Amino acid sequence: MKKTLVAAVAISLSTFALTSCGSDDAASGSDGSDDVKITMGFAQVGAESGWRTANTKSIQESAADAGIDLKFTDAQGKQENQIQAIRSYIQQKVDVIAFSPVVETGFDAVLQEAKAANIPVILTDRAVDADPSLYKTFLGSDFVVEGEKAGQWLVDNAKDSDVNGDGTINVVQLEGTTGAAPAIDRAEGFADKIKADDSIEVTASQTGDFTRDGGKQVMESFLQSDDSIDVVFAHNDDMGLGAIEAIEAAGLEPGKDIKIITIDAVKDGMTALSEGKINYIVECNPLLGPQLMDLAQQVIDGEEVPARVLTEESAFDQAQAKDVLADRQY
Ligand code: GYE
Repeated sequence: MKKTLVAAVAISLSTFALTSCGSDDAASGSDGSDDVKITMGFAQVGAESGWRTANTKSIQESAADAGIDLKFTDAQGKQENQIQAIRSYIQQKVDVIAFSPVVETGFDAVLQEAKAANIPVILTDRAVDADPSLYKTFLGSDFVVEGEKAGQWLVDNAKDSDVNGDGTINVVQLEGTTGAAPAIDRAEGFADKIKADDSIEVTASQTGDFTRDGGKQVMESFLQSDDSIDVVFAHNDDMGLGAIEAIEAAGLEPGKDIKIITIDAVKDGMTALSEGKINYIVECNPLLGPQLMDLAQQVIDGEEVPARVLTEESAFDQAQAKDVLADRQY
C-alpha cells in the first residue's frame, strides 16, 4: 500500500516537473503512465487564402500525430479576435500558445500577460514587432528574401517584361494585409531588387488583403485607370489568381499581355503558372506543423530553442511548375 502511494507521488511530481513552465492542470496519460499530454492553444489568422488552408491542415494533422491536444481558433482576419483567443488560452492555462499574428504591432500587452502567467509563446509564420523576450521563438519564412526573389526575377527578365514596348516596365503591386509582416517585408525585398533597373517602376500599389476577391477588385480598378500596365506583382497566389480574372474580363491575356509574379506556390497558383497565366512564383512553405510541434515539445521540456527557425523555400518558372505540379503537397 505504502509503495503504491510513493509511486503515485513520484508520478505526480514528474507531471509537475514536465509542465512547470506551463499549466499545472495537465493530466497523466490515460494508460496511467506519466506521459503528459501537452495542450496547445493556436490562434490562426483566418482562412483568407489557399496558403492558410494548407497551413491550418498541417497544424491540425501534426498536433494529432504528436499527441498534442490542440485548441484552435480562427480570428477571421481580425486582430481583436486573435487577442481574445490568446487571452482565453491564458485563462485555460494551456501549456503553450502559438499564433500567426494578423499584423505586426499591438500584441505587447497580451504577450506580457502570457509571460506573467508563465505560458511560453511560439510565433508561427508571421513576426511581431515586440520585445523578443516576450516569445520563445519565431518559426516561419524570410519574407524579405521572398520579395527579393520576385524582384530579381523581374530584373533578370526585364526585356521580355516591357510588354508595351515603351521603354518603361510599369508594375502594379497587389499588397497583402496592411500591417502584416509578409506584406511589409515582401514589398521591401521587391523594391530593393528592382532598384537595379531604372526602367522598372511601381506605378500603383494597393492592398487586396491576401484574398482572391480583393486581388480581383483592386486589379479591376488598376486596369480602368491605366492601360500601360506591364507587370503585376501580387504578394500571394490568391490575389494573383483574382488579378487573372480581372485581366481576362478586360479582354487581355494574363502571362502575355500582362506578366504576373506571385508568392506562395499553392496548387491553384502552380496550375496557373504551368498554364502560362502566371510567369513566376516564389515559394512560401505553409507546412509548418511538424516543426511547430517539435518546438513546442522542446520548449515545454525546458530545452533551449533557437530564437529564429527558418523554413526552406524555392521558386518556380513555367517549365519548372510543369515538372513539379503532380508532386506538390499543397
Ligand atoms: O503568403 C498568404 C497568407 O503569412 C505567409 O498569408 C503568410 C501569408 C501567405 O494569406 O497567402
